[in-house]
Parts: sequence; C-alpha cells; structure tokens
Amino acid sequence: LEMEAALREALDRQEAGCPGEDAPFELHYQPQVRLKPNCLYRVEALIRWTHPRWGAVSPAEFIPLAEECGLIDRLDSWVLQTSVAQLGRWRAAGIPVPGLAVNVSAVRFARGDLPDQVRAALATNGIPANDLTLEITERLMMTEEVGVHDALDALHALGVTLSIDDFGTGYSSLGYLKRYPVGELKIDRSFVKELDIDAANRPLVRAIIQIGEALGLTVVAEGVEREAQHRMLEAEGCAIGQGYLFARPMPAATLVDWLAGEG
Ligand code: G
Ligand code: G
Ligand code: MN
Ligand code: NA
Repeated sequence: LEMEAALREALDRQEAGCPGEDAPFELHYQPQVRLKPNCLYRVEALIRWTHPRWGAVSPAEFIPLAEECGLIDRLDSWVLQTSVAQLGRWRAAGIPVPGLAVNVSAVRFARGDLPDQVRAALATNGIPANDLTLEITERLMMTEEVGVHDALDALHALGVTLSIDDFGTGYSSLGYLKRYPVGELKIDRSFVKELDIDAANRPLVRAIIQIGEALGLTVVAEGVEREAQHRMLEAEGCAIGQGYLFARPMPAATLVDWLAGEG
C-alpha cells in the first residue's frame, strides 16, 4: 500500500514534467543485435524507478503493482511517448538507431485507445511505424476479448511489429500464432540461461527457432551472457540476440557512446 502511494506520487511528478536528475522514472535502452553480420538491430526501452528513500525499485516489483492498482496505462503511456520522442531526437542528431521496442502490459490492451496513441506518438516524432515493435506477453494472446483482437489488428495495420516476450513460458497454446498478426518471438532467457551447460535446452531453443522459420517470424534470444551461448544461437540460425554479452540496458546518453564504440 505504501508502494502504491509512492508509485502514484512518482507518476504525478513525472507527468507534471519533473526535470532531469530529480525525475522519478528514467528509461534505459538495451541493444538487440543482429548476429550475422554483427550490427545493431534495435533498442528495447526498459523503465527504471529511483525512489528517494528506497533507491532503485525493480520493474519486476512495480509493474505488477501498477497493473493491479490501475496505474499501468499511465506508466506505459509515458514510456511509449518518451521512448518514441527519444528515437526522434537521436535521428534528428544523426545518430542511427534503427528501431525501438517498447513493452506494453496486457492490461493496457483492454482499453481501446492504444492504436490511436501509438499512431499519434509516431506522427508527432516523424517515426515510421515499421521502426516500432511492441513486446507483449503470451497471456495477452489467450484472451478472447474482441477489443484486444481489434487492437492487435489495428496495430498490425499501422505497420507496427508485435513481438511475443518471454515466449515459451506462458500458456503453451500455439494456436494464437496463426490467429493473431504476430511478427516476432523472443526466446525467454530461462531457455538461454543454461544453453551451453544443460543439453536439454538446445532442442527447445532449436524448436522455437524452427517455429519462427516455419511461420516467417523473426526470433530474438534474450539473456545472452556468454560467448558459448552466442555461438550456439548463431549455429541454430537465431537472427537476433540481446543480453549482457552485447550490452546492458543503459541511459540514452550512454547509448550514444556505445554506438560510437561499435562504429
Ligand atoms: O529491465 P528488467 O529486467 O528489470 O525488467 C523486468 C520486467 O519488467 C521485464 O519483464 C520487463 O518486460 C518489464 N518492463 C520493463 N520496462 C517495462 C515497461 O516500460 N512497461 C512494461 N509493461 N513492462 C516493463
Ligand atoms: O521480459 P523482458 O524481456 O522485457 O525483460 C528484459 C529484462 O531482462 C531487462 O530488465 C534486462 O535488465 C534483463 N536482461 C537483459 N539482458 C540480460 C542478461 O543477459 N541476463 C539477465 N540475467 N538479464 C538480462
Ligand atoms: Mn521485453
Ligand atoms: Na523477457
């Protein structure tokens, strides 16, 4: 309850335009890289909250809370608008960031205004819809709500890519892959974690990559921490990797330095 009040207050301050270093929320960006040839594919925006007394609070803690107490719409809207505006600023400054991925809570889809909000954010910042990916969870694909289905179709029609985050860990019905306009699968990091240690993981990862190939979906592996995992993913034909091996999530300004180093 204390955290709910703190979260509400932080959002109020953030939306009121709380400046720079005092802002409660910040976005970090983590590179997703094409494995062959090695180059930046896009960046994923990840929210960070620093509380004046508690310090850094993990999104794994406050995102579920925001979903429960009805604050997730405001939080995810702020993330969408701020990250798309950031992509616009990078490009205006001649910094070649090829694309952006944003996490959107399943709860957010229940409200019908998401496609309009996405369209507006892209238009305001001159970003083509093709350059935006929304990461959603398998849980969302299981709902039968007409509103959710319509929102997915409208986003697809706009040209936005829909990516299934944490693929393979949720409800294991695959039927939604043909019912919904999904463009991408993210192999959950639990499968990648012991890829080079426990032989049982490799056939699973291979199967996910083959599902992707069969359905024409891009496959992204998350949680790549070691060179051995990288080599196995490449050997299995995985297109994109994300993880500490390549880069950690970092503030927008640091990403510019990282890109210069990659140059
Ligand atoms: O970045 P980190 O590993 O701490 O994130 C933990 C979880 O929080 C991940 O599952 C991630 O998808 C989720 N998350 C991070 N940023 C956002 C966001 O802006 N919106 C939503 N809905 N989830 C986020
Ligand atoms: O569920 P989602 O894919 O949105 O989660 C992204 C989260 O994963 C981020 O919070 C990020 O901090 C974390 N992350 C990114 N790369 C790695 C990695 O290589 N290892 C681990 N353990 N976590 C990672
Ligand atoms: Mn994600
Ligand atoms: Na994930």
